[in-house]
Amino acid sequence: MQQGLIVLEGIDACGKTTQAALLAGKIKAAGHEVVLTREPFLDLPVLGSVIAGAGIIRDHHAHGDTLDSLKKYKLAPETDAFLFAADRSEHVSKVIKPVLAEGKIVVTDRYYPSSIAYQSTFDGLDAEWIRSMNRFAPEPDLVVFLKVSLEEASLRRNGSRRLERFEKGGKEECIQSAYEELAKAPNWVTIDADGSVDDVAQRVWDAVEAGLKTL
Ligand code: ATM
Repeated sequence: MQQGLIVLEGIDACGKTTQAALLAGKIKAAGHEVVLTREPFLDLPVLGSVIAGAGIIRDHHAHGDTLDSLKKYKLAPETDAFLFAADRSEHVSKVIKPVLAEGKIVVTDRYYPSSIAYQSTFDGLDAEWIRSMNRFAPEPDLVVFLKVSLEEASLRRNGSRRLERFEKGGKEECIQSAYEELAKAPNWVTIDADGSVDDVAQRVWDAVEAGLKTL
């Protein structure tokens, strides 16, 4: 690990928010200074009407496209990708770069791989185009892909292992496949995210701990 940028990625209900917090706690307990952060980053319409979309996008992706607020915007797929990238540029300049420059570790719950996995799948955008528009974002030292089975994700979301129509052979599976493809890169590690919170946390820690020693 050279700079200390650690990213957690995965489909909805893979447990990344919980695991990111647990990982940050373990990193701190191991004696490092760490900042836990997330994307989408902005909650406020800081950049005016354009970035106002970041909050809308968060709702849009979390709850589907039933929101009246979203319908009125009818965002083009490229706009989605630009908004996430604009949100990220704020994240990079306000948090990621300054924190790394202070020699601290950054743990972020989602980062530019989310744009590749989601916007190429949801919106059919070219993955290479998304990657190149995100070149401003420093490359992570380590991306932890929490690979949860679709059945387990469904159980966590709906209280049942029965897959909803949209999950079976649908977008969710495509997003998972996009992550599997990305996870072939040398700075990625795939973690089995089925099982108890503590078991998964231990797997994540095992993957991260050795790298921390080289900082
Ligand atoms: P969380 O589930 O981590 O809160 O993220 C909100 C949504 O934003 C998530 N949707 N789901 N499920 C993924 C989506 N998202 C993108 O589509 N592209 C991005 O670049 C980012 C950072 C998030």
